[in-house]
Amino acid sequence: MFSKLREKLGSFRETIENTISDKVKAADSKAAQAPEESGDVSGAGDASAGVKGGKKQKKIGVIEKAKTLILEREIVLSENDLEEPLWELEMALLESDVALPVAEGIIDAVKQELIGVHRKIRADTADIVETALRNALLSVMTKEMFDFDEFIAKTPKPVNITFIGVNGTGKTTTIAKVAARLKENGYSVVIASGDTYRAGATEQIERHAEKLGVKLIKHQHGGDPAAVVYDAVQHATAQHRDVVLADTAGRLHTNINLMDQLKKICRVAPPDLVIFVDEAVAGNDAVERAREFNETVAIGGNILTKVDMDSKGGAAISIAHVTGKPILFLGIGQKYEDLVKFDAEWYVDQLF
Ligand SMILES: Nc1nc2c(ncn2[C@@H]2O[C@H](COP(=O)(O)OP(=O)(O)O)[C@@H](O)[C@H]2O)c(=O)[nH]1
Ligand SMILES: [Mg+2]
Repeated sequence: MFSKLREKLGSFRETIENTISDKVKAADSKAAQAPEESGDVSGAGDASAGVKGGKKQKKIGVIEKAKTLILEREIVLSENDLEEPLWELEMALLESDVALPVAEGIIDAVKQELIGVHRKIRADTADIVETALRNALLSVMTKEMFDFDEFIAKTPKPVNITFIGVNGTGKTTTIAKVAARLKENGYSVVIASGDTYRAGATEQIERHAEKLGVKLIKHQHGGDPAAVVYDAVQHATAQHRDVVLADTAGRLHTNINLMDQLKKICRVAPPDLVIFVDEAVAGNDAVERAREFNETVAIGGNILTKVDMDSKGGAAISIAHVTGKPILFLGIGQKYEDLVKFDAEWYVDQLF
């Protein structure tokens, strides 16, 4: 998971750590050359050395001071020190499919943290660069969060959730995973087979519904998906079911007819939540598609699938920032349990 991005962040960290250590060495050798001149090293502030006057005492004072100075050496990174590594970091982020405004946000945050207003860095502070990177990533990822479980708990039943996205990204599989998770949490679930377009789509979700012991509402192939979702909500209301998960056919945002159909579904059976599903491996394309779908129907949250196959990691960093809506879950495999609640800290932990 995210191996390439992890490598690139690691190389930035190494470069800056080398810069810090070079600066410390340079400062130390300067101090060693003229310890008495600096006044600081000879213990000017140490009144007891002067009063007692003992030579031995003074010597110990010098050694101890020098020790603390090495330990507590503070250096300042300049704009100049960071210019090239930051440029390389920005390129690395872009290559990892982090969207441009998001990459710029990360660079600014790292710069702010490492340079600041002449920020002093203690040479013995471990992982200063890692901390700066982590904070920068978190700052662009945790804009708008909402808790899926809380949302389900407090929304009047049945909660109607519609899943949208392009073909093959994992909508149907994700619906089955979410259904399994909801069942585990004690909710009753109805699935609406709203992909009436693709041959075999209903059979695919029917198998999941049977395995999970969940009611499936379906119409014949080629039927109106809005009518299927409407029926599912009617059924759930009559039977006091908690949640309706509506599958829809994969569609490209450029297909006006299919996008109009999506609007119709949302008009006929207004969802409480629209979840955009896309695959992390699609990188910037996924982020771009999220933006475009969001213009047709208001997305409430995102799910990124196939994160287990994603070496770049950029989509997960960008998608919430670009849509203004959080990532709710990540799909990390093909089994029902391969759905993890999104947590920016968990995500960032994978990168170090
Ligand atoms: N490795 C991996 N494969 C996934 C994941 N989610 C879905 N898939 C696979 O992606 C393929 C397409 O999934 P499907 O649910 O049919 O996509 P849909 O067309 O959007 O409904 C299937 O082979 C799934 O098993 C995931 O998180 N990880
Ligand atoms: Mg499907």
